[in-house]
Amino acid sequence: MTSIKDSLYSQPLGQISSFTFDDHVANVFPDMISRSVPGYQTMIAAIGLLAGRFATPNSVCYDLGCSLGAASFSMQKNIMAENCKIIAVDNSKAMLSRFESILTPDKTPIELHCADIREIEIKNASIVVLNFTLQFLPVEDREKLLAKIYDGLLPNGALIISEKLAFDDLRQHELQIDLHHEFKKAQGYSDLEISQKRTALENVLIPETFTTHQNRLKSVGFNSAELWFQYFNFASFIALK
Ligand code: GEK
Repeated sequence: MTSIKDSLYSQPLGQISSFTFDDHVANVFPDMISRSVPGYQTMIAAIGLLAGRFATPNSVCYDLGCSLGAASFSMQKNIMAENCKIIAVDNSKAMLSRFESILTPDKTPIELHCADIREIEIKNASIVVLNFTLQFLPVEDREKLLAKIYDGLLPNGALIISEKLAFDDLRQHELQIDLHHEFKKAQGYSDLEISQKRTALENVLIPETFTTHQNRLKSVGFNSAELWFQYFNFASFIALK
């Protein structure tokens, strides 16, 4: 996908409004996410491999909080099982209209739904992907969504969750945030851009510790939940039904 450079926070903003997934963000999203999330492309590629392994014939693969569809396209490329479909859901019209414009017919079709992931039905799922989406839900809504995903997964199905992490130990927490900011600087973001974006994301993106995620996944029924990738405070884990 062609990508416009993200410079949304490059000029001093008098008042910094809370971050939303509007047209401005959707326009620069591929550049924004790949320069902000360490390991993003690696995770997208691996989601494809995981879908290749977990997608079973006649099942549904879900991409929840799909944005412009990077995870959906990676799954589509790798799914060999017959008669699968991908259901991609996002509540940002700006994201979905751009995603729709780049869809092409394929053996494994992608169906787009503009909806809140808390409201949709999940059924007959072999794999569900939450790639940096759960962190945007109010903390109190997360367990209910995960329980719904667990119920909608077929036996032996998998949930892939990628999240920005928090750490219990304050020194570790601050170190990881600092390392992330160094990563962003190395990607060409200025101190001003980093600090204004951080303010915009406050109370919008709420990270939790890996242990919190793991305990909650087990409490809704998953057999196991383990990390398969981590780069500073960004991680991805696989939960198995
Ligand atoms: C990727 N997965 O490129 N219902 C539906 N969508 C939501 C909700 C909700 N309640 N809350 C947030 N979103 C993508 C990247 S971005 C991550 C995911 C990021 C959507 C929101 O509109 C946005 O498109 C996406 O979740 C989060 O692999 O920007 O850090």
